[in-house]
Amino acid sequence: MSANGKAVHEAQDRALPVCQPERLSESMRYSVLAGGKRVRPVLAIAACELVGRSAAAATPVACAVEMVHTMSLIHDDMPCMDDDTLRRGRQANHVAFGEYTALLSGDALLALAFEHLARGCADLRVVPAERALRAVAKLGNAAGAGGVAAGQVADKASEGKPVSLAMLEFIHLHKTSRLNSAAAVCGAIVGGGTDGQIESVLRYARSVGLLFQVVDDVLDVTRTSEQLGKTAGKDQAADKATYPKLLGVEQAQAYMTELLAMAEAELQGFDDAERAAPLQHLARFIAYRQN
Ligand code: GRG
Repeated sequence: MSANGKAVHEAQDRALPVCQPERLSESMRYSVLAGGKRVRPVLAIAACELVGRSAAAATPVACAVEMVHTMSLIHDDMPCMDDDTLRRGRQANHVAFGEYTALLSGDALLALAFEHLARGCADLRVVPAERALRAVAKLGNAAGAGGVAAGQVADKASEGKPVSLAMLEFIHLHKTSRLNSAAAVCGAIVGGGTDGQIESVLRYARSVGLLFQVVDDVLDVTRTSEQLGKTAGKDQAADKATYPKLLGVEQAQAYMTELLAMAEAELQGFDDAERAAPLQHLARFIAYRQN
């Protein structure tokens, strides 16, 4: 684990003490400390460093966004949503702790995220209160009825129905990309970025968020094609809209190239190439990953 990853993990461990009733805090700790790729904390810290402050200033943001992300995964796995039994290599929270505990554990994590962000920024003293409040508002906006929750409702409501490219984009932008963008934007806010820099980070993160999804969809097709040694891929779930289904594989790949170029163009506006390098590597890693 990287030094930043370790710092985030330890901060989350401290933020989640075992208290009464133990079952609730154990359920919260079970999912948050299970790991995951920590893409959102990486984004938050890299954006903070890009605009000038050290990683420590972004730790409360990194933890808070990861708590919101984890609660969305807990709720997403529940029987009333996707009804999945495995997550991050272990039993889904509702399987391990039961449905009502999983539901409340997600609720408690959502509340804790905002408490942790506000308290963490205040304790650090390097982040002005006005910046901390802007980050709180951005995260709330990304999680709620104009963000992740909206994307999830749109996704569930469109299951089994024909989905237009505009609706597919709406779902991904809200369900996934809004939280990734909030991580980067909040990192830039607490990092002391100018309005122009924050806007640039937002455009970078939007492109990378969509890129992540398009690559995911294309890999679903091409991975199987390679295994089969032919150009046609596996039949994707009939009720799930994807970019290759709506655009064709070649056009989806061209879209990937376009999104990567858009993300990289945003970083060129920053003078210090060394500080921009982690975000550039992240975009390329997402674009060129093979699984
Ligand atoms: C946030 C208020 C609020 C409600 C949640 C259930 C729900 C509403 C939304 C579901 C959101 C969801 C599960 C989106 C998928 C996002 C996604 C790409 C998950 C996988 O992210 P990774 O690959 O996972 O970064 P790890 O485990 O590595 O962190």
